[in-house]
Amino acid sequence: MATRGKSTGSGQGGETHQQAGEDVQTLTTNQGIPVSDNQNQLKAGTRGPVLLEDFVLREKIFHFDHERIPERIVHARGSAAHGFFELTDSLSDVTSADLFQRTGEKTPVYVRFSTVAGGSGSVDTPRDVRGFAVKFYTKQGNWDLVGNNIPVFFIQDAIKFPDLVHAVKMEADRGYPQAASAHDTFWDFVSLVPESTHMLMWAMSDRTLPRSLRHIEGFGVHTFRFVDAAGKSTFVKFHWKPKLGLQSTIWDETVKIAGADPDFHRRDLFESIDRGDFPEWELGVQLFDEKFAASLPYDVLDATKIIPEELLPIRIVGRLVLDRNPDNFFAETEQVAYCPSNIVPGIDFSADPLLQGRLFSYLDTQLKRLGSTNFHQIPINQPKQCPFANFQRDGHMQMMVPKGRANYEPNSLAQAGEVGGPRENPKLGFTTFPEPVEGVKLRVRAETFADHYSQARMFFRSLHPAEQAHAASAFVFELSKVVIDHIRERVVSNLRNVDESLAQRVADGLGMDLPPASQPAAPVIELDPSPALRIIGNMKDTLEGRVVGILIHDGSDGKVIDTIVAAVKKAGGTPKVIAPKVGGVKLKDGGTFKADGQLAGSPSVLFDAIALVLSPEAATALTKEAAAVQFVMDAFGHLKAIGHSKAAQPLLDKAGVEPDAGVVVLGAEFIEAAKQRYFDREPKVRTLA
Ligand code: HDE
Repeated sequence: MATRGKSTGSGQGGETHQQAGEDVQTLTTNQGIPVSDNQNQLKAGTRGPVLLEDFVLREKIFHFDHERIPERIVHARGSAAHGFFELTDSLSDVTSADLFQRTGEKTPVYVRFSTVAGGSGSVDTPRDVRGFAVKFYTKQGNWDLVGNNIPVFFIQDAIKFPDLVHAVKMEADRGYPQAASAHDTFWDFVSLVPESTHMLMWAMSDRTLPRSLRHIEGFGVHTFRFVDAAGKSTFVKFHWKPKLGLQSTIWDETVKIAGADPDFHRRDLFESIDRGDFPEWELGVQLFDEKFAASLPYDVLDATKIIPEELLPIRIVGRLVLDRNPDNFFAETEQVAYCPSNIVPGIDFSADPLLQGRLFSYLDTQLKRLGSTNFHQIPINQPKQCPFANFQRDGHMQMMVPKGRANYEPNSLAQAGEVGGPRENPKLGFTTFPEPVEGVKLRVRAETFADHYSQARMFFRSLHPAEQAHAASAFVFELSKVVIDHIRERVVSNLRNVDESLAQRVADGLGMDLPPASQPAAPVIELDPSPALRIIGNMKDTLEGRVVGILIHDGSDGKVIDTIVAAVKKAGGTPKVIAPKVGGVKLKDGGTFKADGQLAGSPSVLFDAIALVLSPEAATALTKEAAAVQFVMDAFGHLKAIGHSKAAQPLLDKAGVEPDAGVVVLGAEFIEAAKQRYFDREPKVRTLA
């Protein structure tokens, strides 16, 4: 027998469903019509066909069928948060931009981080560049600083962008690989475009394997201008410096994280904000004039070049704090529309040909994705501190209801007592810096853009030897996935212009002879190394932002667990207790301890250091448990600190752990040890190029 509103036996729509009552809001259609039954379609008879007039069903399914919008062609996978920018050093000496005037003043922001190549459902940890896009809701309108975690780019001219993106994304016929540059078409393209070499060095370095989004730097990449109240222009490059310092993962670890937690970075961002551990960066600027720019052996309009901070120091002017998670992923993170052309008075563009192309591109992409020229009316995109006012009207999904007849300007309706509408304001309005420009129309690349290798060399030679080995091994890994021989050879030919030893290491790693060097377009020059470009040396000795995995089992000592948990928390870290069963273990003293995670589902790649609090019996039993052996083996292989009770030795032995500075008996020493990684250990655990 059928019942109305409550199905029989299936559980669907059963008695447990909450019914609207005094304090529960009534479910309605989009037209506000109350819905009496959200479990069953309208049918002709209990087992009969469904009736077309079921507008409740039709509206619900119609809306669902259209829930997806086109994902971003690049940077589709992203995570974001609300926060604020606080000025700590006034920039009124160089810019009239309102947000940079008064120290202590906060400007609301929405920041979206992303990977570049993968689709929106791809994993968080491929080897890839990270987007770092900041929307400042200033009192003078929205300013979008749409940058990356790498200060240079693959190409110098926007006209090559579609080729670059086609080459890196999944191959056109087979639809794979997803979110990976390790394939023929990417390396074919970049090997034919030597201007990509500097960026390739960064991409193959550990910069593209960040431990978390809280551990990345950000860069505006292009040269911009500041303009002061008197109209004087100063060139500026923007930098974000993470409070937690830099931290990367090991390639093998990254690969395993992708399986263990595809949302590794998204989860970390969300959870850290949720528990009040707010991600933070400093904003720094490099300021310079035309004369300084002219003194450099490269062009500041060329986005494949940096200005080393040793040469031009970074002035720290503020801090960015992310303190609120989005309420709704789609409404905010998916619909946020960044445009490098969103700029405020006091800031201006440079003639960087890559930036110029971007100014054009992003509006188009927003129209395609969001479907309407009115995308600026979506709450996340609206200017928050200064409502917009103009005579643009109508269009798809118009949300505003403008009053009166004034939809044109000039008008004299105000004189007739009607609303006349807003007017231009030469004093407060945005004015473009009057840079003198002249020239003939040409499709050329400036001669000053011709040096593609000197900074690539500088970058490689600035790295710590362990990072150099990682980069060389990354080239070997990626090129080993390339099946066309001549592509591999061309890459190595180009690398010979960067560094002969690097080229040799990559050739050896690939098992090929060193090919002749390619002919550089301009002579390669020796630039001073820049230690600021290293990760090792720019990591912070802290447990903040780090997670310690504590493995326990039946018979573990509860007091030891409590002590470690407390010590990790005191040092600013996050403890996670792992046990064979999530329900927990029976402690030595007969009590119980609930776990945060199950061993098989919580491999050590998810943690920065591990502690083993095991009884002799448990340690022996776990030597026969692959997940436990792997837990320890990977922590050792990924150069992490291992703290252990003496009784845990059989498990350490089974996992091949050899004594070193990072393998310590549990105690205060472990908390110190857990703050870093042990790069000296690496030659013991793997062969690098
Ligand atoms: Fe982008 N880029 N880009 N890009 N880009 C997009 O805009 C484009 C470039 C960057 O979290 C798209 O809204 C062109 C450099 C970030 O929503 C699109 C060129 C840098 C994001 C687009 C570049 C970036 C984008 C796709 C060459 C670092 C994600 C979706 C001239 C400075 C923003 C979208 C977010 C997104 C075009 C080069 C950073 C297609 C044509 C260089 C962080 O408009």
